[in-house]
Amino acid sequence: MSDNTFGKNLRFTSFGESHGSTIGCVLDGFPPGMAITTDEIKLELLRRATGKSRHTSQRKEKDDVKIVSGVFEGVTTGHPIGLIIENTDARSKDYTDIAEKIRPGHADYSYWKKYGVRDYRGGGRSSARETTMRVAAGAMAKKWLRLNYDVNIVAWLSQIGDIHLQASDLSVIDDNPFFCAEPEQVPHLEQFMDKLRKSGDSVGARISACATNVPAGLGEPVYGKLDAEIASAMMSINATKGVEIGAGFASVAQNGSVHRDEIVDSRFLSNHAGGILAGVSTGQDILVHTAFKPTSSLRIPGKSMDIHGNNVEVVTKGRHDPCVGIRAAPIVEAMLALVIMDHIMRHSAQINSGKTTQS
Ligand code: EPS
Repeated sequence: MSDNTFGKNLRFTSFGESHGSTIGCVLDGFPPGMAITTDEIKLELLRRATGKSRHTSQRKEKDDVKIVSGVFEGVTTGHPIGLIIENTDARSKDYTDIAEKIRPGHADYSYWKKYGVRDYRGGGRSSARETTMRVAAGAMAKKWLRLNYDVNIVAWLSQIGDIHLQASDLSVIDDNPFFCAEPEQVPHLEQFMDKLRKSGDSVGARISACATNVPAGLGEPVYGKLDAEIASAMMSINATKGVEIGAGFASVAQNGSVHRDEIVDSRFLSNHAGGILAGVSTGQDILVHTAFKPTSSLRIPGKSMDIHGNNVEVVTKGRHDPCVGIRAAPIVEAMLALVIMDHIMRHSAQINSGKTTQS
């Protein structure tokens, strides 16, 4: 059974492909009464867009989002919110040479095995183009969380290749093309990416995210744990290969006496848990790290097969990201916002929803 929807009380569904006429989403369950404009959504879309620097795909999409339902006189109505964006700069002819060839490491192989149909135009449904809709819906969730709970969500580049980056100043992430929070490293990143692009190769990246002021008590044990649903949301983003919450895999090497977050005067002394204990938020910052693999559409020839089973060499033309992770921070923020908002709505639907008390 196909599945293009996530969320329970706030349900997000997307449709569309990289080279189709339009991509869009429906956000159902959004509470009524919040003011929203296309300009506000566009600000977030611009943060994610291709073609902003020489370090990303040079496809230039306007990403002019239209609100087609669920907003009347600038305010959400409580009805399904429909958002669409027209694709205006797809160049399907770039893919003619690989119409029957499978890019190694790409959804080309698994989608073809699954569906038996090959949409060779760009990444088709598997393309990062789909993430525009997550970011558009996430812009609304981020605003709602900020207005109602003062929740702030920020994501930044914490590693690219073997370059580790500190979160020394989160206020500068939108001032450079990498969402880098360590400004002194930006010239180094520019050089690194220039060299990589010239080589025709690609590289992976790690995006870290923090959500502050998240209320304690979110998460639905035992199959709707907050960390499980955050991990699921992050793993649904294109090219993700791993998610860590708090100390994540480093917990393996920690002793319990170190890992536990001790409490003094009702305050936690550390945050190895990443703000979530037993799948339920503690009120501490939620900390999430997501690994993005190196992009598989490369100019460097690679051994593969065609759809007839012949051995072939594959070279990908077109306008590709040498590191898809460097524009993933807004997508991670959007997914985190949508999951947290859904969980606030789910929590309030159960807890204190009736008048019964213990007696
Ligand atoms: C992508 C390939 C490139 C990127 C695209 C993601 O596009 P095309 O399908 O035309 O080759 O430019 O990203 C976007 C257009 C976007 O807005 O994110 C891919 O294969 O994932």
